[in-house]
Amino acid sequence: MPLHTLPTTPIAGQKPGTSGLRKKVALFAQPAYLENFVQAIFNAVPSLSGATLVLGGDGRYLNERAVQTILKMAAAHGVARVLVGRMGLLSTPAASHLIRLHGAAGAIILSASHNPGGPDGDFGIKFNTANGGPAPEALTDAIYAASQCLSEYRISDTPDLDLNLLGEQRLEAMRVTVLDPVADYAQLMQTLVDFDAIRAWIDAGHRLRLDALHAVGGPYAIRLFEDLLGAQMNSVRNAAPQPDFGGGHPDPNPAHCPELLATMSGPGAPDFAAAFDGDADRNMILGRDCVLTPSDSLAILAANAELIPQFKGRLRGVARSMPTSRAVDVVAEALGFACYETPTGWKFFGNLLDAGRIQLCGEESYGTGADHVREKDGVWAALAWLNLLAVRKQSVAEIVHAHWARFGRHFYSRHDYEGLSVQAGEAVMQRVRDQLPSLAGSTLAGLRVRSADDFAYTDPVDGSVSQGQGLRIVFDSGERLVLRLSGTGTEGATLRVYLERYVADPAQHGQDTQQALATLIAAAEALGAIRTLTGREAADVVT
Ligand code: VG1
Ligand code: CO
Repeated sequence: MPLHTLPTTPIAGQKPGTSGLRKKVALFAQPAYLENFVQAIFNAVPSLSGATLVLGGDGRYLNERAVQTILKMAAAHGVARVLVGRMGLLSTPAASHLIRLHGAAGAIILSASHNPGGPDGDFGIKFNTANGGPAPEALTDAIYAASQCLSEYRISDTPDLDLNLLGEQRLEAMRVTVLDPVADYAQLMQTLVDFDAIRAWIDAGHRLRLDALHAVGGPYAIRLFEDLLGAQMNSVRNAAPQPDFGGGHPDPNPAHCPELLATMSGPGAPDFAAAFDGDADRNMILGRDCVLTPSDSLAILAANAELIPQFKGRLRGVARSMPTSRAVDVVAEALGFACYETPTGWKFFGNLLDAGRIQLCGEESYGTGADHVREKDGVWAALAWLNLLAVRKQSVAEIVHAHWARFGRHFYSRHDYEGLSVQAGEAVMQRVRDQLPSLAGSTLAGLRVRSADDFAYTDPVDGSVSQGQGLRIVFDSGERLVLRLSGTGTEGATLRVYLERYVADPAQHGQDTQQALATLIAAAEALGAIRTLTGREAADVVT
């Protein structure tokens, strides 16, 4: 049998972060870098042998080569069947759905998500388990441990498969099924939201704009919004996935999508817009002259869940990541469903979703999702919003303003300091951490601190504990400040400063966000000495 066992040695640093292993392409392209990590997955998950594996990625540079390598390694590990997206493409939510639909043992997903791609960009790989969700910490720790004690990897030396050819092929004894990456996902979407209502709304002359940012969301958006819902041709822009995402950041936020923001301003603008990230699990929602924060989007979906068929009569709980604004908490309190606060990263929602404790969840980082898959889902979020617009017969701005008038507004912003030295990032965190025990009762920039801690989470389903998940400072007057270091960056350290202020009075809801947060921004500076310790005058990315 042309199966090879090749000697290798451990490579330092193959530790998955917030969402898989993300590194520079230059590192991933080095001999055995990918093979070692994939071997570590097979070592840590022996149940893959004899089982079905889902495989695909966001189409970035190295995607197809990595898919061919992983197929040959899967064959060498006795995987019975691989379901792979045509040309090696699968969005993250579509991969999650395929695991669940086919009872697969897991998926290997190739993506660095919102990070730039191309030969000078980033590559990433993550493992999802049989429930469809990202591997929990215990498993990513086991994969990392396995990567650090490898002596060989196993791979077949058969020729590459033709990934353009839909249908069944063989690789050694293994079945390989090349699938249309969109078909099953599009089927699922039609069982969740009210397609008839959305079609009628579009037929009535409403216009959409979807921006796939040259990433994997393009084919999904074309099928759903143009083919199935009847949006005008060309409603989906930048729809062809490109290995370097057209040179941009495939990151749907106001800082990285200036053209979309311009398109959505003024009386002639479309009625609704959304953008998706590299692997199409993130979403940004916009209306005419209206950019939503993801935290508000989550809260508004929760408040209107009864209008979406998927949730009708069955929303029992919601969850948000800790830095996400508490807008959804207010809704949960008022409407009487449970609300959970988890650490950053979708893997922490999995148990709550599996246990049926929550049906809807989200993160401030443009991630929204529900219990139809175990990943955040960008295209689904846009469909859910269209469902609301079609049923409520109101504009995005009207729905948002009505929500604030009823529940109050949480002004919210995230300030990112990117590419800091690891030392500088740690210095800010350490300075704040050192002050935590003495902060309660003290005053920062005129704001009185109510409580301060380093967020630790005990999973209510399996009791697992995750420490050190971000520093949070809550103030008496309704503000909250959170600091943490990114776990997805590939260069130095990225400091994230999350700022939130609750204002009940509708007369004050029209303020500019950065102005509304000015005092809190000053408090963050007083606390973290960010300017002095990082040498930066201001954040690199403000969203
Ligand atoms: C960021 C976001 C986090 C998200 C993660 C993966 O992580 O803050 O909310 O779950 O990216 O999203 P970090 O550790 O850099 O803050 V994706 O769409 O990049 O997989
Ligand atoms: Co993503």
